[in-house]
Amino acid sequence: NSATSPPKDLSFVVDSPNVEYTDNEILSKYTYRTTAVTWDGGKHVVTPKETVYNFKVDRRIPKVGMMLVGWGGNNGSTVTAGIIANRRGLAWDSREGPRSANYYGSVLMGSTIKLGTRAGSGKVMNKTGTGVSNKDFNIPFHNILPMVHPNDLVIGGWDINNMDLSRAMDRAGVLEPTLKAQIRKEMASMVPLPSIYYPDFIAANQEDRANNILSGSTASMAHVDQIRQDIREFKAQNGLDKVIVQWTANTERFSDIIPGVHDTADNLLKAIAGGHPEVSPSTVFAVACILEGTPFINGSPQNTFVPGAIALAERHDAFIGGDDFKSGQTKMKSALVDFMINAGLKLTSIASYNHLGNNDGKNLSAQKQFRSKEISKSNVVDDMVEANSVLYKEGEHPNHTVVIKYMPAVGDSKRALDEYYSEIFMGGHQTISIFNVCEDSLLASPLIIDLVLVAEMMTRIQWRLQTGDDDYKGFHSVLSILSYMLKAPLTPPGTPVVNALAKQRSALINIFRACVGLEPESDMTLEHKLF
Ligand code: NAI
Ligand code: DG6
Repeated sequence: NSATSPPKDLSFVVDSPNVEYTDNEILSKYTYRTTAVTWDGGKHVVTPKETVYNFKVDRRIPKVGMMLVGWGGNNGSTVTAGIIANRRGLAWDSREGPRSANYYGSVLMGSTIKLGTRAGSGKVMNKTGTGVSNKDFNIPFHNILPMVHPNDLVIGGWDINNMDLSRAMDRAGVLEPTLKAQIRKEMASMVPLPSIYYPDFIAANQEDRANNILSGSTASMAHVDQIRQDIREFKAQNGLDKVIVQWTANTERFSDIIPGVHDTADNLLKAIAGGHPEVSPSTVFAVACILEGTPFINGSPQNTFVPGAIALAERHDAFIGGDDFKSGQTKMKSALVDFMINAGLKLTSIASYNHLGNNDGKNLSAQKQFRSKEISKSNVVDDMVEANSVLYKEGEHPNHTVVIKYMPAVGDSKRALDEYYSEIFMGGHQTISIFNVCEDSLLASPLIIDLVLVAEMMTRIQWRLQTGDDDYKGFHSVLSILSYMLKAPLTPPGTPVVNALAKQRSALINIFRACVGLEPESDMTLEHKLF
């Protein structure tokens, strides 16, 4: 146990009979406490329930590759440059003074979590100056489990455009020249692999980028096989233990879901083999990754994970996650609306305007691609509204509109304007307006990192019920634990979507805590109230 074999790779040990450390694993017993509500015909009956799980975490940190689809885009080039700069500990001059590499915006690398209260030391005086109370002890989020460090990720990927990453970062126009000069040589050596391009799925205005493509303009098994081979070669060339693939390519239009094509795993495979024109490039990438046992995350809003793709992932126990990075406006929305509705304020409308001038904005200026984004940006308040039957009648919903305009002059510096209009006490109104400006790719890049790190961690966590003889197994193929980073979280079929940002963060923290046998983070702080 922890007393006899202190782990050297961990920042703390848990001293509990429920936790055991072996050379390669952390084994924990965790009691999951929930509350069941039933209707007995006359009243609701509420029953506390307990389920005891065993978790097993592989402590060995693997060498991981991150392959990005759309590597040469603004996000792809920015996240690559950011990781190189961090790895090399770079500093550079900006017109506002010196700057140095950091991972701000990554929940894993930039935020802390409360591990517990510091017993016996770190005491602080309470307000009256008479008593004493124990201080919270916080650790970097990244240290809760033995996770991969982003500096160690090996980066590669595909793009339909052949620009090397040095020229791609110039095209993106996001980073300071003084930083780019220091990483130019390394970035120039990185060239995206040719990708698949089915023109009908992205805006026609993207056609001039498509100079690095595999032959064939509809889905095929040859494309699936080529992507699988690319992953294998990347793995072998870099001596990697595993690869995580992420779609950060252009937003596609939604696929029409056709019975016999997209509905089952076998039909989807047949449709790809038969070259069906309604199978999107992102779905072909997802299928290739699933067959290869490589986790695949969709950072764009389109319906990549058609029912057949989800079924295929379940069949192969492969991890998938999506959809659409949640960076600025929507992250704010999923925190603010949670606050308003939980404060008892009746939110009646949200008007969200965006304008941006990068290639993403250009692609989204086409109606079908905009529609994909409109859907993922619009559904983010549903669970919070539905949960409050005091404010909203069944079926009642705030008005919600989303507008996106392409404005080349502002480049990657996206402007997002939101107005929240609520009904307050005694028929009054409250209007909150938000104006959010920043480089979109500098917000999205840390999310790309978090998604890779969490998805990788999930490949090393297994569980079983304490009772029974079942073997350890992985979490469900659909990694809803990634929801914090995503606008329209994909959840296992038939399970609810949680959009509220605080709940998404709690789920992430508390699942990781359970893996080391710790109770969920509690804000009761009875130790500061009962003395
Ligand atoms: P971008 O347009 O700069 O980059 C996309 C890249 O994908 C381009 O280099 C393009 O050539 C490439 N591409 C298109 N189709 C491809 C295919 N089939 N295979 C391989 N490469 C392909 O866009 P950006 O700004 O990097 O955004 C990427 C995606 O992430 C977009 O869908 C965007 O909506 C989404 N997103 C971006 C956020 C942000 O804050 N930047 C936040 C949320 C989502
Ligand atoms: C226009 O809004 C462009 C989009 O790609 C967004 O910038 C992106 O999806 C981020 O959206 P949000 O709502 O998370 O800031």
